[in-house]
Order: sequence, then C-alpha cells, then structure tokens
Amino acid sequence: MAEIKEIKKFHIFSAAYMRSAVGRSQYTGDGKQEIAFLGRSNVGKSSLINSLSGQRRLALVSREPGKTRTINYFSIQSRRMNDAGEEERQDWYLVDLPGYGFAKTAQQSRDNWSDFIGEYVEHSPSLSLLCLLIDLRHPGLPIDKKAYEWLRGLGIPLQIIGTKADKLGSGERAKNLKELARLFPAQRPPIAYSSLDNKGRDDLLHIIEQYICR
Ligand SMILES: Nc1nc2c(ncn2[C@@H]2O[C@H](COP(=O)(O)OP(=O)(O)O)[C@@H](O)[C@H]2O)c(=O)[nH]1
Ligand SMILES: [Mg+2]
Repeated sequence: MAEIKEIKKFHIFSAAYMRSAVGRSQYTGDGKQEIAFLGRSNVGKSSLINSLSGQRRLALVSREPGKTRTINYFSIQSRRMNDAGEEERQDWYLVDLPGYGFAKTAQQSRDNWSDFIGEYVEHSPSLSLLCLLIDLRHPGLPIDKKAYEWLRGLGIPLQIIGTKADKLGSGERAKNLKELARLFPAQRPPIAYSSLDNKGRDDLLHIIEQYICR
C-alpha cells in the first residue's frame, strides 16, 4: 500500500541537463514553467538539485566555491496520479542560477552578484517560483538579506529553503527555522532541507507541485 501511495504522489522521473545561458538570446523561451534556485556559493544548491531530482550527478557538486557562473537549465519530467486515477505528466525546467557572495581575491567585492541573475529574473516570463537557499546554520547574513530584499521588490513568488539541516540538532534547527521565517517572510513558511538524507524533499516537491500543476 505504501508503495502505491508513493507512485501516486507528484514525483520527478526524468531529469537531464539541457543548456547553459549567459544572455537572453540563450534562454529557452518555449513557455514551459521554470522553478529557479538561487543562493550563496557553497550553500548547497547543486546538492539540493541532485537530491530533488534523484540523480546524484545532475548538477556539479564542488568543494571549490564560485565555480558555477552560468545559468543552467535542466529539463524535468514529473508525474502524479489525479483523483480520477489517471496519470498526469508535466514538463518543466529547473534552473540553476549563479551563486553569489564569493570573492576570489580580497580586492573583489564580497557581494559578487552576477548580472546574469537580475537579467534572468526580469526577462523570464515563465519563471513560476524562485527558491532562495540559505544556510540554516547562518540565518541572518547581510548578503542573503540583500538578495531577499531585491527579489521581494520584483514580486516573484519566493520559497525560502534552509540548507544543510543535518548539521544542526533538532532544537537549533527549529530555532533557526523560526528566525528564517521572521527575517524572510514569503508566500509560505521556510522549509529545512538536507541533501544528505533528503529531509525536506517531500515538502519541497509538494510546494513545486502547487506551481507546476496549476
Ligand atoms: N552535511 C551536508 N553537506 C552539504 C549539504 N548540501 C551540500 N553540502 C556540502 O556543501 C558543499 C557545497 O555544496 P554544493 O552543492 O556544491 O553548493 P553550491 O555551491 O551552492 O552548489 C559540498 O561539500 C557539499 O557536499 C547538506 O545538505 N548536508
Ligand atoms: Mg553549485
């Protein structure tokens, strides 16, 4: 019974790298919905994309921060069973945005906010939800606040995700999640995620389903 329930639930069954873009001419522009992921370098973005898609090597996981400088599109297929018992399939994009906040040299600005990000957000009419990843251990970093304030001003639906939840005990986790909710109010409360044990995966898939299956 449990297995049948699993199959009925919204889930990703296919994920593949599609293309990298550095400018508007390279955006897909085919009208499929996009769910984008943004956060500080090293926050765990690539790991989360791999965890979510169930493919361990889809996005590159690097110990060297600041490596992803392009906008990467992944072609996603998902499915779920509707109430009438019919299978519904969805075709959409998961979009990996360049990480911010990494300076290669001391001279470089700590912000190091890629212009690609603003251009993408402002010129992607099929962007349905932007997931902002914040290290759950450090809920109040000024650079994350700055990113949030700017995104809020653009009026895109936001989902805050506290990453690396496995690195905290349950008390600290609850406390910092509350702090995220206070500092970064959005459409829905923040969720805690661990790519190590897939904690938060069901919650995030359920949220994505609300946007993709509208
Ligand atoms: N313990 C733990 N480590 C993580 C988690 N997510 C990412 N990491 C580690 O954090 C580092 C940066 O991860 P990565 O996904 O490349 O971050 P990105 O730069 O935001 O794409 C890597 O060493 C990962 O193994 C997590 O949920 N738990
Ligand atoms: Mg990465």
